[in-house]
Amino acid sequence: MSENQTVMPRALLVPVKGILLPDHIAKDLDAVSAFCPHPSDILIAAFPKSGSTWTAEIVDQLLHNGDVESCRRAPITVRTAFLEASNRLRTKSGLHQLKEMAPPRVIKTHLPIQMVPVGFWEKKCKTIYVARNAKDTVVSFYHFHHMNLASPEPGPWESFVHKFMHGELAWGYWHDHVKGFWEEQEKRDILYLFYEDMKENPRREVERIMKYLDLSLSDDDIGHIVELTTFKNMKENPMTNFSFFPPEIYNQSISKFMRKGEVGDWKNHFTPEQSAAFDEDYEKKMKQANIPFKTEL
Ligand code: PPS
Repeated sequence: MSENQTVMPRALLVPVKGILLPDHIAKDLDAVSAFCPHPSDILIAAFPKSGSTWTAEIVDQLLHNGDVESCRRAPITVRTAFLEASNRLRTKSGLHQLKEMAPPRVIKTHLPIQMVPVGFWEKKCKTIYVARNAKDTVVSFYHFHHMNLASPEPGPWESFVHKFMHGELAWGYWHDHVKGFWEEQEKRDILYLFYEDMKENPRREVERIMKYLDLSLSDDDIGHIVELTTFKNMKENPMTNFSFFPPEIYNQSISKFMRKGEVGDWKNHFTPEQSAAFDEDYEKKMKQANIPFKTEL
């Protein structure tokens, strides 16, 4: 960061209907709730750090037949809109950006299912949810809080994990987030993806997304998309690696946005005691849900 760049104050978290949200997002939530999508809009929902950028890139590429040029036409944050984004971190809020985009728009949200604008269900918009195992999510979120200088102060790792377990981080409990969409997936025709499945067999998951979106691409085009959306290629692509984002907000000398992209990095962060306590708490909150998360491949 150069000396004349101002330091962005870190966000505070405020409760909205029982969910903690960054203050600059909470203040406009009524307008977000009233958003009226077009039936052709595609919603990508996820708890933070679960692979929403990856999924958004795949969807945008599917809509453009894996054409390299069209997918490099603009940063991923311009090609796809972040619904509840405020204009504090971006030049335009998500709602402002959406007004300037033509359907079908790819719209990302971190909102839990009960806060998703009802218009998405009324218009029967295609909705893709991507979930990532809790331990890798909290690790990724921790590093993100360090590099995103506008996010709330992360504090030490130990207390960050504690906050994650108790729904005290932005967007609330991970547990309720993943369960909320899981329980509604059939009723609302949601495609429920797992980050770990995408790592394990990206082609299979790209094809699932393609079919869900009622698209039909050639085997070659699908192959291109799988290749262009590998972690390595998205990390090198200036339109997906957030090098376009202001460094006074995302300081990538602290940690890259495209940081590691692995399943099982939690093993490098959790002590055996932390892992055991986390598992015990997880069991209590997740037992009934029976969601097949993988914490290693
Ligand atoms: S955000 O800020 O909430 O929108 O973050 P999100 O995009 O949902 O998740 C970021 C994590 O996803 C990883 N990522 C990928 N992993 C594998 N392959 C590809 N192509 C890919 N693209 C993004 C990214 O590196 C973050 O995870 P970590 O574990 O921090 O590396």
